[in-house]
Amino acid sequence: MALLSFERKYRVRGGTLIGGDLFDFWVGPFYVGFFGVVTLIAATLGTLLIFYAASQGPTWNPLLISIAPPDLKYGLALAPLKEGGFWQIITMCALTSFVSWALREVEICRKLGIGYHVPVAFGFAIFAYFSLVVIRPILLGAWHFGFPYGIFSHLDWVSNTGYQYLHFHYNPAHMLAVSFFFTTTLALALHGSLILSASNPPKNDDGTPGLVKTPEYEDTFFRDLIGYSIGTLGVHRLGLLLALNAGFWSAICILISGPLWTKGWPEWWTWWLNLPIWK
Ligand code: 07D
Ligand code: 07D
Ligand code: U10
Repeated sequence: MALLSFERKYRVRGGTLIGGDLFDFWVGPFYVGFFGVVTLIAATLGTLLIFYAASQGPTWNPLLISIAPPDLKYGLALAPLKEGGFWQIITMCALTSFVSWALREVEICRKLGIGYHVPVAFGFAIFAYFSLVVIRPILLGAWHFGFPYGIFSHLDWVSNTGYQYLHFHYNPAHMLAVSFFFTTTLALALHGSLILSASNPPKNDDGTPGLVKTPEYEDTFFRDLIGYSIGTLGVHRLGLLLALNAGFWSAICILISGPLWTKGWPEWWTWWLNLPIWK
């Protein structure tokens, strides 16, 4: 079915989670829906607040603008706007818009009758952000521990937080997360290149059947190379699994830094040196 006739068939009412027919329509290519409206309001408000808070700060240099979380003394209370209150409201706007975006994805999945894999996957990214700005600050007892909203300032936060634990690379969950990120790019490069090698039409493609190869060729390439092919569906399951683990172990690595382990991460490894087998 051509895309346009498919859209005519599919663009009908129904499948919404909330609001019934209200907002159950499209604007140009975009599905709107209740959660589209919520996303739009929250994202617009958050962005305007970033601009307003920036106007109260010392610079308009986009790299240097920074909206900082409250001072330690405010603990888990609300802070005055210019002393972290902006950060708190912007955080609420960000979370509202991310979650609404995920729920809008759910509504689109329901309309199409497809699985919820995409919103579930986005949920892992939201979880990582939620860990950084809500769960860890609550566990440590102050909103102060969230990261500041600025391009360079959030990099400073990562570096400073890392060095508070002496050598963040020794954090075992950080190791897992980094390895999953690396494996994800390896898997994407292998998959992208394999698909192109089999199905990218060559320059001299005159429509001769057989120039574009079938999945058997893809399977056979990896059987010849490493003795095993995970298969055409399997590689997508693997890709999702790798990417979700990257985000998941990232969230874990920062959640355990402070709430669970307060010393330098290299010291954590003394359990290994203390194993009785070395004695
Ligand atoms: C390519 C999809 C498109 C998204 C883009 C990002 C904004 C921010 C806001 C002016 C892959 C749009 C950016 C809306 C504008 C203001 C105030 C996704 C793609 C193009 N970071 N980070 C970046 C965010 C954290 C870290 C770049 C967001 C943690 C390091 C961009 C978040 C830690 C480096 C950015 C977030 C951390 C970056 C490119 C939220 C650990 C870099 C991002 C909401 C995760 C790199 C100058 C990218 C860079 C970079 C955005 C959180 C570390 C500005 C929105 C606190 C070490 N981060 N980041 O391509 O060049 O993502 O920084 O959690 O080196 Mg960051
Ligand atoms: C949080 C982003 C969520 C985004 C959302 C969507 C918009 C809309 C709109 C484009 C999680 C936002 C959308 C705004 C945009 C439009 C239209 C993703 C998030 C919801 N580290 N480290 C990580 C590496 C070091 C440190 C994670 C490598 C040093 C700290 C990852 C190296 C020290 C923290 C990672 C390295 C250090 C991390 C980040 C190498 C510093 C964290 C990925 C090679 C001295 C952070 C949850 C991530 C973390 C984190 C990789 C080095 C410190 C595994 C490869 C040794 C303090 N590091 N790191 O989390 O786990 O993505 O955060 O040296 O907090 Mg590290
Ligand atoms: C994949 C794939 C596959 C494909 C694919 C893809 C994965 C199988 C088949 C997809 C991959 C790509 C296309 C590759 C490139 C992608 C990336 C590198 C990822 C990063 C992406 C980006 C950087 C692009 C980001 C762009 C975005 C998010 C779009 C921005 C859009 C908006 C801001 C609008 C969002 C829409 C909303 C919120 C709802 C609808 C709203 C409107 C249309 C606006 C109008 C609203 C109304 C009329 C509602 C009324 C509103 C009200 C009342 C509120 C107003 C309030 C105010 C205060 C203003 O595997 O192969 O191929 O393609």
